[in-house]
Amino acid sequence: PQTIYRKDYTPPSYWVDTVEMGFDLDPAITRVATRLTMTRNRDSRNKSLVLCGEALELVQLRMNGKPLTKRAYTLHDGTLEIFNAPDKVTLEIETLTHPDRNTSLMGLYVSNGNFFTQCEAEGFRKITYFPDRPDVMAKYTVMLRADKKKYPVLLSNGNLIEEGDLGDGRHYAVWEDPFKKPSYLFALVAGQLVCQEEKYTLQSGREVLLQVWVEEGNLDKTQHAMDSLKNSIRWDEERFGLELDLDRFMIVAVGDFNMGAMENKGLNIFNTKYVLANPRIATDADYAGIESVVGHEYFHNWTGNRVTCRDWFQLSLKEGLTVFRDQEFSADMIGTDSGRAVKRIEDVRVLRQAQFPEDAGPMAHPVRPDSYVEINNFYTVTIYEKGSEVVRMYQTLLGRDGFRKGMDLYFQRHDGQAVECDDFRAAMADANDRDLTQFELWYSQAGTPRVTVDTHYDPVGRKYELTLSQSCPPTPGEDRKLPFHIPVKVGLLNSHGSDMPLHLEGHAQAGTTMVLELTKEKQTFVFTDVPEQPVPSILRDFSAPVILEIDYTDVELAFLMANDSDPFNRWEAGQRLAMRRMLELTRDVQDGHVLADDDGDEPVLTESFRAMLDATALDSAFREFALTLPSETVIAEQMDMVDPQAIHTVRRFLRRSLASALRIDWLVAYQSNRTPGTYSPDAASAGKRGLKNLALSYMIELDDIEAHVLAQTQYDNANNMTDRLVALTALVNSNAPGKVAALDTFYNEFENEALVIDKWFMLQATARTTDVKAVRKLMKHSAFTLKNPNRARSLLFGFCNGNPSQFHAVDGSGYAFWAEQVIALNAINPQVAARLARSLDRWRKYAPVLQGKMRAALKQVADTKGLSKDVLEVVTKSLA
Ligand code: B3K
Ligand code: ZN
Repeated sequence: PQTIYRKDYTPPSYWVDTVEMGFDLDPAITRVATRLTMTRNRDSRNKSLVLCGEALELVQLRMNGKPLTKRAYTLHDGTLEIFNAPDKVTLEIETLTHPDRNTSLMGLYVSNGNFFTQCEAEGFRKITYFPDRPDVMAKYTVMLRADKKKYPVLLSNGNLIEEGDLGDGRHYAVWEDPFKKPSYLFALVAGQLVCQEEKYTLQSGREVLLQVWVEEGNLDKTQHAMDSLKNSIRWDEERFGLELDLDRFMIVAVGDFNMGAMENKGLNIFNTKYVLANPRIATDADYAGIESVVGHEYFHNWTGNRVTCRDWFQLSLKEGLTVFRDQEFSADMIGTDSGRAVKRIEDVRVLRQAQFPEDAGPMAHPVRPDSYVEINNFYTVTIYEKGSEVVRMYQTLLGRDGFRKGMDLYFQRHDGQAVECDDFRAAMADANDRDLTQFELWYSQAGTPRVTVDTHYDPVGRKYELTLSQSCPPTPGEDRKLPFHIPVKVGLLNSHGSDMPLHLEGHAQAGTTMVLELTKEKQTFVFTDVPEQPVPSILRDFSAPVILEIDYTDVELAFLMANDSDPFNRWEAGQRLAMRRMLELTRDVQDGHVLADDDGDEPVLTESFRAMLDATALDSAFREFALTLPSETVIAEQMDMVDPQAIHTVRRFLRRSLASALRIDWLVAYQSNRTPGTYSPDAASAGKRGLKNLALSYMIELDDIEAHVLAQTQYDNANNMTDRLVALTALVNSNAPGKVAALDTFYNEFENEALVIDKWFMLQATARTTDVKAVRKLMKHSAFTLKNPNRARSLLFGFCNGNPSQFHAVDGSGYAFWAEQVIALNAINPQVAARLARSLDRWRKYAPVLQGKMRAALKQVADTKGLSKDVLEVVTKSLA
């Protein structure tokens, strides 16, 4: 397949001014009539008019009122090219599509009898012929026609301007979107849906209509999404001065969806997972996820829709920025400083768990990629989460007010345009009169930089030297890297654990935390008036997406964990301490050592954990995070040669040691963090549940009667899904007598709640004892289907990504299974298949025996006939 390069960008030969569409919706054959008015782009004389189309049957094509003869155009490889078109063109196109056969869930498709669309990135071309690229922005008017009984609700972007009956049992609705938009933001929904609606008054006094549409029977699960939407609207007004520009804003939930949600103008379409919630079916994490995704899609209305991307290489322009905005929104919704810190830790955990491995693997790419084969493969943690870190660094460098000035200038300059990442950087630089030239390297170079710290204290001169060096490993296609512009937030602790006032040589005093700007390969920063040897706290608040290498002693780490005023680094110190211990033990296990009880005698770690557990003045949520060991995936990234079974054994062993050494403390934490009374998903209550449930998960490691009873009792008495699910997980991962019965009662109770059945599959997919055989058996369950992305993700991704020690079984059975499922999914839904294909990204990091089997599985997939370019790109790059 063809590789598309950023350097080849050329503007379109024609602009589209208006789009009128008429849909005759029918699941088997939907007829789409499109009228486009187009104007030649003055920069492209003599070029032909180019439209994209995929899986379409072309019925009619007319230009300026006359049918186009077969000689006036060519149609191949998804491209319709019209020669010698005049400067002003009205094109009329009639096409047919087959929504009920569309299992890719791109373009127009059917889910549970209703119609939905997904057009980003290149799905609009599956609906009609069109210059389907984000720099072509047009005004849309859409008429939907369908059977009134089967499809009583007809929705599209913008405002409803007309509706009525057609006489033959059919009806119609006409929607007009007052704003110009790229085709990827087009949407329609038709079917049997009901909505919760509210009128909402904006700060300006203007009243808007908000709606959350769901299938009948789900109206008891929409309140949280509605509340989140109202909070998002208010937050964007307050924090960025951005107002909702439409009179009507709709969210629609759909059960079959490739990703989380989609920001179509005025008509956001959401995976049910990010809409439906009530205490019976949703966990605290689900509630938080809904708030952040509702926020994310809403915030796209300005960052993405009003100002969009020139081309798909600029994807992070809207995604990185919008993730940053949703992260800040969620943090502000918690409201407390410690809550903000916990949110920050959570976000960094995601970055380390998923983005760092991506950046070190065969699919590594810059935040602004230079090439792609299939753009859908580039909706990655790098574009989203690293992109958000890049945006966050502007705020760290320029301050909150400086960042706001940059945002204001960005909208002032680019409202209504399709622009590049460089335009955003220029707005930030110009609004603050700063030179951000070097900062561009964050967009153009892939890979996670490493920052190494060296220190020197001179007691006589009372000077403290901090030397920071940076380097970045090679990534595919980029052997050598130039130094990045890295904001490094630092503080210095005195021996009492308090922050010292900072005097950086040549600078005015700057409080107790300051941002150092590392721009060279190596730089020394000298602090004066330093009365004693400090303990440095570097990269506070995780001020840059880098790997920080610093030699602390265990005692220093324990000291930071107990004292650092920066909650992020306080957490980080505990993670380093635990990581160090786990890596030591893993080496022991690999050397053939059998872990015995006294290997768990680790006074510094145990006592730090005890202190944290007993530090009841700290937020429960913070303590939960501080007491959670780094995940198996994160440990694996620290090893030169990954041994999944050894990692699993060691992590479990350490958890058991901590469970037994701190048994009483866990029990006290468990008892004192109960949340009796009516369930509320607010951050404080969720934090308490989190710590209580972490305590349960430690105690169940002991697998004794007391722990079994605790888990079973919690399972039986829970009044919310969070407690229910954690208790069930504990039972399933123990030898508790009630575990099989609990799995059954859970299934029976929630049989009709698809999102809960997803959890039921997921928890079994990730259970310790679940091997390939068990997964195959689960696939035969009547509730399993590969066609529904949520279900496929629960079981297959749950196993392949969330159960490393079983997936990497030494006999290679996990890989054979993986290959089978990638191939099966490829035929149904290439996007989902390509995601699963990423599970073997890091194959070169494993022992030679495993490597060989992984390579064989990758080759098996690569050699399969009829592979989508989505999957082909992933496996080809993996094998390269
Ligand atoms: N913009 C969409 C993602 C579309 C993915 C297409 N494969 C959701 C979001 O980021 O908000
Ligand atoms: Zn987004």
